[in-house]
Amino acid sequence: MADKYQPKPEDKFTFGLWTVGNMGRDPFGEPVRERIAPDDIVRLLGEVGAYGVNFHDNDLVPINASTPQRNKIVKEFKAALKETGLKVPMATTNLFADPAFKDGAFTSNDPAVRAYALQKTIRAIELGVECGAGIYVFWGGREGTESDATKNPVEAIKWFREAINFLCEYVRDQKYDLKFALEPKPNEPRGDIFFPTVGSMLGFISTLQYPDMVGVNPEVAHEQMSGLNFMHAVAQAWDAGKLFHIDLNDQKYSRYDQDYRFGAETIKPAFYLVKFLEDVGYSGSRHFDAHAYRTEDAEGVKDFARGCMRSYLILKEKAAQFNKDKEIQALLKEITGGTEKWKWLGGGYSKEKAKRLLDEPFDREKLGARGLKYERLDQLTTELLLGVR
Ligand code: GCO
Ligand code: MN
Ligand code: MN
Repeated sequence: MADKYQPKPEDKFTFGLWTVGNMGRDPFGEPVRERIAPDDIVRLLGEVGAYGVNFHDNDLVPINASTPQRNKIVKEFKAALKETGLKVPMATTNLFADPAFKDGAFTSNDPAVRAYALQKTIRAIELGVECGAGIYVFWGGREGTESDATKNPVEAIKWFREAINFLCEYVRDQKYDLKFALEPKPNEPRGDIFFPTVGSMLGFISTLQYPDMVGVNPEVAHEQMSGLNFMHAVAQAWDAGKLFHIDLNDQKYSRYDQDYRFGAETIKPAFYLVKFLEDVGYSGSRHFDAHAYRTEDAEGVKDFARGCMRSYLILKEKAAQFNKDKEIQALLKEITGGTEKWKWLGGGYSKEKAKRLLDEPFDREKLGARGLKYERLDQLTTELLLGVR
């Protein structure tokens, strides 16, 4: 029997080379898994049913590779893409691993480092475009401080803006069909990272020279590290027309970036997120930026990757069930009732409306006394998720 949770290309599930290729190194321990060559990662992803593979420049081409080495690696990678049919929807730059970036890349206090970061990004954009990427992600892992004695945040924001503006101009100049997606994170690896949340990134984007080219890449774990509601952040990005990409994973709230399998920990928020993405018709990649537990071997990595996609598809099915559930829908209708009566107030201000509004009698006590039945609605949702509806 066909598995109804088998991923299909139209699900747009993608993984980074660095996710399934994660060797399980952490600050306290050495790698627990063998390195897998990029072309073999592509095959692994093909086997588990992913649509695409994304990469940082140095996941694919080591930072010290010679040009012939680079060309050989890229050739083998492209051959694996062809063999498996996998796409490269997104690419990005590693601006955090090399010691040169210990004080940041675009916001390093050292202008030579800032210039090098720009050069490295241009080269990485070339590589991404060569492999077919349409989205280019910027995650500023080192763009921050430990001590605020060391850096002026207003200067840092200006430097970051200058870099993004420069790169937008470069892409326009080359006539590439490429959009940028900025990925916020509150901290880790820096003590504090600039633009810590989706909201702050959205604010920054409106100050850019080509704001239409730039959106966000929100990550579940990053908002949850700050104790925030991820779905609300995604909704704001969507409302602004800025949801260019999304990083799905999971974690226990308010901790370091645990990068758990999607749906591993916070099932209910994951459900509302999937429901949101499906209801609004988000058509971009569903990118899993996570990795297998350090306890896993190569087989466990496949379990991890399959688990991410399977949980997404199960939650998608639950979202459809929620939308069809008569009792739930009746409650929702009741909650949002009265729309007709107040329709006249919508659609903007007018003198007449203001006058009519000021003349309107309100029964404040009645408004406050009404029970909203949210307990019932939430319990029905819980039961639906627990599989007893
Ligand atoms: C992290 C980030 C990264 C980025 C990646 C792509 O916390 O390490 O989420 O995984 O998403 O560098 O830009
Ligand atoms: Mn992350
Ligand atoms: Mn990420």
